[in-house]
Amino acid sequence: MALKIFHTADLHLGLTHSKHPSEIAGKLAEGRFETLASMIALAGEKRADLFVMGGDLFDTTRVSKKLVIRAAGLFSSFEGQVLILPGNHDYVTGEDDDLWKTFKEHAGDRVRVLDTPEVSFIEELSLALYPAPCRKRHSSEPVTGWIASAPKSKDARYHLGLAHGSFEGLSPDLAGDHFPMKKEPLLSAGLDLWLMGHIHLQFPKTPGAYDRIFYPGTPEPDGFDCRHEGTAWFLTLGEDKSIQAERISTGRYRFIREELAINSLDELREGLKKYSDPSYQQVLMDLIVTGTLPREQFDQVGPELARIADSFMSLRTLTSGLEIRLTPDEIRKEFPEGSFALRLLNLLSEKEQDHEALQIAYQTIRSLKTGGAKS
Ligand SMILES: [Mn+2]
Repeated sequence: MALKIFHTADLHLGLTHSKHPSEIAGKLAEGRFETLASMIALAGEKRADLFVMGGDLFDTTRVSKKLVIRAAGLFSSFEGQVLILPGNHDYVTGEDDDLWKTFKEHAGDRVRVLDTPEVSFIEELSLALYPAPCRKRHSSEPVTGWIASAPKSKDARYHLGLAHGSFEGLSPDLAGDHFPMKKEPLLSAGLDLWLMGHIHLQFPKTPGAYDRIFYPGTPEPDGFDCRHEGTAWFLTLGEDKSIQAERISTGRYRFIREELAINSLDELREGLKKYSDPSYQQVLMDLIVTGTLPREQFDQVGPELARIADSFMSLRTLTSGLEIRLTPDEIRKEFPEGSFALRLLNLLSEKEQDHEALQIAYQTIRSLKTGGAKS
């Protein structure tokens, strides 16, 4: 019987999103719970044997008890086994570990917190587990060292490693203090599959049947430096130890940054049309508008953008790259007859192809004027 695994990590429940206004921050925090609930439901629909959280279920070791109990309760609807690995954000703190003690008390019998680096078994799945839980926030030593020399029980058909940390060549870990791991030692440990966490991007990009190391990516993006969708893996480990990997798209919210280059109000309206799609209600959007417009159209850009604000969960517009298109009339109004500025700008405006040069010259002259006024 093949082993079916729903694999996620890095949900960071309890992340506060404090850079956002409180109403938005509240929705984003709630979205993480909604994403967990929908992943558990999907894992159930797909009849997964295992639901695996590869670390950082929680954002810190100090999240509220209420939040921990709520999270633990969500797993009760899953009929398979749940494996939770403590990551470097929700690491095991030791004897007085409130976080995982509370979690275990409120999670059902089918939920295992893999908080000890030792082999354990799930007999009904013929499965041996080799976990590498984090015991602190930072470390230059991965916790996987013991696994290579651990005896591999002949009684289990499947051997799974679970670890949390950076991976050589995949993620920037400049200080090397995020439990840095390398491909070769993991592969030579003799396991069938490594279920990882920590890196918020999915890996491998195009999985082959004999890839052994999987990062699911974060299931719920957390900001504008994480502008991809949420992801997870649904992995089928065959009796022949081949792996079939299905990409799962997850996540309640998205952070998207788009640039709209326009030269008329019509182009702006055309470009904004697609945002009427209801899916943008779950999007926090950075919209960058650039280009040049005649003055009377330029003044309409603000109202046009204000009109689409409700299409998004939140909209930030950046229009500093948008300029008024200069005409000989505009130039005459602004600069005195016979001045150097007027002569230069007129010269440039006569040539259609020098429009960009004209805009640059105009901006430069204006900035010099402003600079002069200040001094
Ligand atoms: Mn992490």
